[in-house]
Amino acid sequence: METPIRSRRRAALLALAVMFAAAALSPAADPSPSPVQADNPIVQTIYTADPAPLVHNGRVYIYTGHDEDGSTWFTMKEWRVWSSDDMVNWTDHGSPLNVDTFAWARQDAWAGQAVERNGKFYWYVPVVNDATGRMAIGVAVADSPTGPFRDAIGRPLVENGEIDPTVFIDTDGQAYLYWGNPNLWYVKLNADMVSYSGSATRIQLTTQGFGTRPGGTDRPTLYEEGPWVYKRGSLYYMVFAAQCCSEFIAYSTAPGPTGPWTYRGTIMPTQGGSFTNHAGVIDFEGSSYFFYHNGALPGGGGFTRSVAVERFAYNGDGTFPTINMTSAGAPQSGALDPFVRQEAETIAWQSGVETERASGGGMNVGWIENGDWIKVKGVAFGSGASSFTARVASATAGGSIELRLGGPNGTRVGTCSVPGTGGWQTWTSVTCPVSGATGTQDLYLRFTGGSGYLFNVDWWRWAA
Ligand code: FUB
Repeated sequence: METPIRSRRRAALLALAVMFAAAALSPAADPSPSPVQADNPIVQTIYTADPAPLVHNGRVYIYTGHDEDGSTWFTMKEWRVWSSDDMVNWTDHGSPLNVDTFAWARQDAWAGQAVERNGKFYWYVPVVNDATGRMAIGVAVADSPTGPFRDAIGRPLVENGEIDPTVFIDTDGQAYLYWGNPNLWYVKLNADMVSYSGSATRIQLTTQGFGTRPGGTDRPTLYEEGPWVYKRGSLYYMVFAAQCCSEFIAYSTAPGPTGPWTYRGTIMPTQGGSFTNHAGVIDFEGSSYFFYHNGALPGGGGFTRSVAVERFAYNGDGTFPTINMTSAGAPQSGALDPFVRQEAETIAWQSGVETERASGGGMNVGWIENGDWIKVKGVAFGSGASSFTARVASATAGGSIELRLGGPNGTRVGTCSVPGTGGWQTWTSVTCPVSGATGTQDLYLRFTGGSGYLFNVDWWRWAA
């Protein structure tokens, strides 16, 4: 059964869907991009959407949705997690939460947010309740930011057919859950984060609070969906997707978590080839970052989106600058240490590879073919390295890992041969000598060999 919100969105998006379907249906459904020197979108192995960043213990975790290849609707079955400590090299943690995690849910792994409280991680997501056919908000819990997540209560936390939960814990410890499209709601969460007090309150969508929608009659304000609430100093911010469709990102501010809200204008104008956008804002290591999605990858569009990030600075009065989408992305914060184990699925940019669950836990890089490569940005070799070790597996004849600097065809500082190991998850370590890798450089792992899939890589490490 089609829920009111799905029906409303379907009608509103029909014309745009036709326009964007051409891109979404193009044969280039594999998101692997051609070799370019860019760092946005930050994930190129799959299509990702609806970023929700979380800072924890010196890392940024991003909780996203996953647009299926070739989608012509918001066909989303699972959520994904990625993390970074430098904002450019992102580690793939796979999918620790999907629709089936909620036994009562049917479909639509749409936009959510995870927060940490007292050492537990709570992930609030919208999903269709099988019993009612309506969108409901579920909550999953885990002991680690990368899961595994389990359904915290075995039923919807709240249900009124609306979507896009965001959670904010105020400095006094009171937590709030906000969500909604076409309305905007909040409830006060209890300290357990999986129950609430009172009933859902509808925030009055006034034009003073949320701007004036041009030509808007049934929806007079700009508020559309995707709220993101946080506090900076004594000011409360509500960032949201405005004006369907195409959406742009706007914001309002208030002196308290429940308002009264004052509309402050546009943050990110409509751009980027996706008719939705969805924002998340954090501070990390002294800078501010704005996450969003667009249709920038090959085959990308309104239903095949990709998460990207920009660094920004608030204006002196606390207002946002205009933030435009770029292919360069945020600058690197720090450098990557090659002398400790690095997961192969820690990637700034790549060409041709994919990831999967590794037998020993975590993820590995796979589907490697001749000429594919991975870029790891800003690798601090210092005064030099003597050898490179990688954990590899191959059900075929293997191949080679060429270690290059500055580009996929840049200076080669070593080559490691990878043998057949008898299976794609039959792991062995290979080590090869290297020379000429000094200072801080972009490292390219370039994979070569015969035809077909060559080998998998789980992790790598350099030795001084
Ligand atoms: O990804 C599905 C829906 O599209 C999200 O819930 C909305 O915020 C929009 O991005």
